[in-house]
Amino acid sequence: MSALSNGDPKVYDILKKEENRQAYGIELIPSENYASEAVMEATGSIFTNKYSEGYPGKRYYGGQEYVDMVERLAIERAKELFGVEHVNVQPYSGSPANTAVYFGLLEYGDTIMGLKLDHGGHITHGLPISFSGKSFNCVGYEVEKETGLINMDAVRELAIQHKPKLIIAGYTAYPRKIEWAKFREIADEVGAILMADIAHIAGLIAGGAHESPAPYCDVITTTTHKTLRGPRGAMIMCKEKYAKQIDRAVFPGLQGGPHDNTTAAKAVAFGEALRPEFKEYAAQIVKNAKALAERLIENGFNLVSGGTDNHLILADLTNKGIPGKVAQEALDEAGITLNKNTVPFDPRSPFDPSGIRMGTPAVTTRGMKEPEMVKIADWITSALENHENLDQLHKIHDEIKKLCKNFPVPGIKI
Ligand code: DSN
Repeated sequence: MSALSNGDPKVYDILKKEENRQAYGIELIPSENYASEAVMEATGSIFTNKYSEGYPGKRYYGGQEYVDMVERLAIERAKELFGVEHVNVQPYSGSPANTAVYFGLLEYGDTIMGLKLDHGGHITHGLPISFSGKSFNCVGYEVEKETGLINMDAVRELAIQHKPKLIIAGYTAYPRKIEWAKFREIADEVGAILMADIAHIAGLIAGGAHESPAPYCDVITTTTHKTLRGPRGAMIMCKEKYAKQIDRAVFPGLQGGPHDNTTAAKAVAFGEALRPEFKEYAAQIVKNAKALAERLIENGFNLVSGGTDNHLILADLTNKGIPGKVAQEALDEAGITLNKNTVPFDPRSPFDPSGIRMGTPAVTTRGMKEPEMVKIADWITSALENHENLDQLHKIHDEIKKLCKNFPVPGIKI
């Protein structure tokens, strides 16, 4: 990176510090991952110089022959990967993708139904202060208090009561499998469009570790940078009958020029996800999450729903007597990054909630397996028991640094 180190030493210096943090820390934020060097090269490529409003073959600028080629390649690979009829790879990120679906398929004031944010949903699934909550009549379903699970009979009753135009399945803090077929039945019964937001689990679906929503859903949104391990960005997949509405909602409805460098990187990431080794990676994410969850339970942690089927774990720390914010900060000192998170029916605020959320995509990309998950669970346990003892937290970080040396992060030389 001589151009950056010479041209802007200040930014270079900050970047080096972040590189060090990533290389010598355990990354457990379930929505984060490490993109491959090929993905990063495409992201940082000269495609960043181009403007290309419109779609392949129908653009408003000249010089599109190669941008068209790379966007078509990304679309074709995404279709093969997810088995869908139509793909739009232009959304800048997950929230704009969800917004485009609503903008394309709904009228303001229509009723939509998604899982409540504090039960594991997403801001764009109807949080009252978000665009979704302000623009639509949002009905939130919940998980069950006793089990932490989504009760499909309760979802059905709510749908019959409110007759939503759109039902959203797919979450940011729900550790269990999603019953796509049951959601389809409910959507059919009330005449709703069924949308899957698979941002968190797209890599598990692409790698065959989780069932695909494609046969059941009318429209599917996903980010491309979480378990799918591509660049920061998103895409929308849908049945052919919604293709025009979706494309017009993305451009010119909501966005101008797509980020062609990101489109190129999406194509690279989809190519990687089509390879056999991606299946092993997806399966290992789930095995690692189960191993981490099991050891945390042995260590006295109270996990929402009692465990996990996917890449993420939600722990309620009430029995440990430590609020989520304190836990997150102590673990930062120990070199373990995760996030404080509300748990269902949380009496505390989102800024200082009762829980922590963690996941295994990033550590799996580094090549860590079940034995390392046991170590990580023990370090988390020890760090929380010693959360006021900085010396002890830094000792844990020293042990973590030793482990990290054996598991390099793509693109970082240590
Ligand atoms: N920010 C993402 C997450 O961390 O789950 C959701 O959009």
